[in-house]
Amino acid sequence: MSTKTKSDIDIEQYLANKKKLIDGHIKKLFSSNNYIKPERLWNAVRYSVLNGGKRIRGVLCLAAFESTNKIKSENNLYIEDCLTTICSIELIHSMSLIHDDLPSMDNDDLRRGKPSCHKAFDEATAILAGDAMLSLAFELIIENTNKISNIQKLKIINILSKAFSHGLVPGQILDLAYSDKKCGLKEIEDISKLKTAALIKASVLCGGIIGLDLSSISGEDKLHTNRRILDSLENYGTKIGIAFQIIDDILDITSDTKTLGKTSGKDEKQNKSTYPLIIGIDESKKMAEKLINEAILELKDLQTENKLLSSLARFIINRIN
Ligand code: GRG
Repeated sequence: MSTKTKSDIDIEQYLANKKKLIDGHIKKLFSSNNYIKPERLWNAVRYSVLNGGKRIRGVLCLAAFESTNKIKSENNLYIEDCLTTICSIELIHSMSLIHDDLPSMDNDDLRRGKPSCHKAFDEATAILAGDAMLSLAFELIIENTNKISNIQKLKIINILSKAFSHGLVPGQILDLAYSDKKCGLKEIEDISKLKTAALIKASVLCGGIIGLDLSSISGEDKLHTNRRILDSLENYGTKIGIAFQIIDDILDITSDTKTLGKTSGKDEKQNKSTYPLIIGIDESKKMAEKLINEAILELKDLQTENKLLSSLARFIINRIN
């Protein structure tokens, strides 16, 4: 018998439904005539962005939108406002995975259970596919014809571009600099915050930017209220982002290549410093749980629905891949 009460959220079902919606949207986008020639380029893009993936960043964006927006609908129409931004977030994420797998970076032949992009195609195609995906992400936001205002678009572009100029890229360069070298917890946390948490935080913030601007909060408190909600979302995003990386590091040790869809046990082989390799699996789990609890506390003043974001935070530490 199910132990769920009526008000509990079945987060796995929510994730599965939203993943289907996001996958469908991306598939539709890439079925357009704009993405046919040169075939090799767009095939590599399609291969990389439509090859599975949990869509956790896209779902977080959607959940932050739903949690900050008062307009609810029985059908999925209202989600259209978010889907282009989500598609851009997933393009950025997928391109970062393509570049991360390159021989000059993490050098991994397997991604999402299939050969990495540079293995399925070649290195030059993988680099160029990543480049196209990154610029396409911004093109899509700018050309979005839904209810998103120009101010919202600028804010979203600002958040996402900062996520990689001041997040993923510096995070990756530090990660590479520390490979094969022992480093301490402080350095590991700095790298996780940049390399992983920056895009997770940005995804949550983008959902908030869209949701708040379309919601019915009005009056002179609006700016102040919105700022406070965005600050809470930002802190929530950073904390769950670091926890996500800790769990990623634990799964690298405890799971297998088939379940993960990427080569397991690589961190130890590459002599990398990760949370579990420095402080052990149990201490790392405790650290992730503490971060998730702190992230959920950040939501308490939101004055909006936060069950969804709390459940997603909990999912992050319970995930198996
Ligand atoms: C973005 C311009 C730009 C450059 C990229 C290569 C690079 C610079 C950054 C690497 C960032 C990176 C790969 C971080 C790891 C984050 C991480 C834990 C990814 C795995 O995410 P999941 O589990 O993957 O959500 P799926 O496959 O489910 O989408």
